[in-house]
Amino acid sequence: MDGAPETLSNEQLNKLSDRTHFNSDEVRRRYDAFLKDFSEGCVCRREFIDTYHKAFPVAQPDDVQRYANYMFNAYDIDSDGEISFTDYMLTLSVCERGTIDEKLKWAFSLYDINGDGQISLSEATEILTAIHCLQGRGDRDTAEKVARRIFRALDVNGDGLLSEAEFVVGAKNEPAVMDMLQGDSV
Ligand SMILES: [Ca+2]
Ligand SMILES: [Ca+2]
Ligand SMILES: [Ca+2]
Repeated sequence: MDGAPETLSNEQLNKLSDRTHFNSDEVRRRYDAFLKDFSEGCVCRREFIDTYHKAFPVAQPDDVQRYANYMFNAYDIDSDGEISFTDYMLTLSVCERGTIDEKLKWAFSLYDINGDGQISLSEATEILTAIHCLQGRGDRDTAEKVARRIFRALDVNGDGLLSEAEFVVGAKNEPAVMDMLQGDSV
């Protein structure tokens, strides 16, 4: 962390608006808001998890922590242990304005906990458990059943792993799977 610059250079603004669905005015406004919340210009894991504790005051703290940890990893696109403004804008761009493909690729990175480019059954079970627990319903056994259903639908080559292509193509074609991935169908 080099300390946050007070303003973004035009070059940084243009680069971010090129890489996101936001124009440079929007990027500038988001940057001001980001600095107001995170004066250091980046978000560390503890701060990020705290925002989830505030957002889910009635959920079990352990459940919130587990879910927030995985979300942090997905936001931290370059995996350097902090969420820079660039990480934040790239994620926001996908979540707020992304195409279905972009959203699914982002979801894939959430589910691919170890970042090896494949989702294993235990990774899917783990993320689904975190989602279900945060929602206050379901447990690990239920999550594993849901994960197995998802794998039956999406693991086209039957190798017991989901590649990004299997995940994106399969989820797009199966609305029920999309619901399951978001924890809407327990
Ligand atoms: Ca980062
Ligand atoms: Ca993996
Ligand atoms: Ca596969």
